[in-house]
Amino acid sequence: SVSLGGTWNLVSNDNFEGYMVALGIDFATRKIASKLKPQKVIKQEGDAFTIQTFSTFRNYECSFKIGEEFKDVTKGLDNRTCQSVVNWIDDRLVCVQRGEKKNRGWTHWVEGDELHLELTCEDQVCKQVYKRA
Ligand code: RET
Repeated sequence: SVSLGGTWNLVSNDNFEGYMVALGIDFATRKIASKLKPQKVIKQEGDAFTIQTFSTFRNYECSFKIGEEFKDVTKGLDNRTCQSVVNWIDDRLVCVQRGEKKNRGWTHWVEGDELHLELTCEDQVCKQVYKRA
């Protein structure tokens, strides 16, 4: 399978607004965030991942090991704490974020030369596509 590792630039961002509303992110932050073109840097060493999201407004970082539950503080997003776990399901990196919000999580996968990311919260799904920098 293809590596998720590397640097990726956002090229499309479907229903980010709905996802942010579901997370309870305030209007002013949503207006700024919706105009961003974040860059993702994904580092993998065996089962250990670090995923960094960089933007001109705010950055976000998450580190985890496959199959190991971790305390996921969504600092700079909605600032909630989730009990999260990431697993490979086929060639997709799937995270379940257990916490205050129902049906929360994300899935990363590579399709051709694109990185796909689906973000879910409650009944909202945001679909992002990235291309290698
Ligand atoms: C930004 C800007 C501030 C407001 C929001 C943001 C959203 C970031 C997201 C990051 C997802 C990261 C994942 C990492 C996996 O390890 C761009 C920081 C709402 C949704 C899935």
